[in-house]
Amino acid sequence: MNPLDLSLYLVLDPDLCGGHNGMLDTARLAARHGVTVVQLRAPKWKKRQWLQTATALKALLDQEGVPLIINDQVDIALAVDAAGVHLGQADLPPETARRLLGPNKIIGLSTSNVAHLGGAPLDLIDYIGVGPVYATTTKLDAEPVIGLEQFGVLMGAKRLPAVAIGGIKAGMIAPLIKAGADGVAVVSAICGQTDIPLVTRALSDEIAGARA
Ligand code: TZP
Repeated sequence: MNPLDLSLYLVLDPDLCGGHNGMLDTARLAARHGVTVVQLRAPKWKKRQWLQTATALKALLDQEGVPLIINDQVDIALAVDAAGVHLGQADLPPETARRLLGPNKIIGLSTSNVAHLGGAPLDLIDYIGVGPVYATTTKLDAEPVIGLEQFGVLMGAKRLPAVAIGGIKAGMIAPLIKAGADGVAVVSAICGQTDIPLVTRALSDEIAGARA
């Protein structure tokens, strides 16, 4: 399993990013201006669309030196030789994904509470996503908002690298890093923004500032 720099984790959403072309443009600009990992997340897509966009994203991100993570679709991750997958609690269990992916791919797992954290197999996954920390309209079926205080509790209990997710915008990052997050994952703070380089750099600078 490879180490992953979770610092600024962009989750691409086709609705917010403008479909295939919008996601490629967003990924390119964001990768050039501070994003350290990109996830493709498209719950409504069919396999052919997944394969087409994931293939193009992988080629583009390889050029930028940024790893691609595929949300949920283990077969697509294998087909395009992505860095790994991100699994939700209702997706394939980590045990099954690890068996299919082998030892060298990254596996991330969404967690939202102490029970999820306790159920995360430390020997099989590489990182956890924790949230939604704040209210979000990007994922309508998200778990209940946990808030900063509960996020801090989960950071105290975690045994794996963790990325905060959910409603995170510029100006909200320092407390998350100080609570123990290894990085922040964002969708709408980058996807659909008019000046992707500017917003990406601002988020990246904020993370560096919080760590200093
Ligand atoms: N998982 C938990 S919240 C969320 C996901 C995919 C959406 C986060 O989107 P945004 O726009 O950064 O609030």
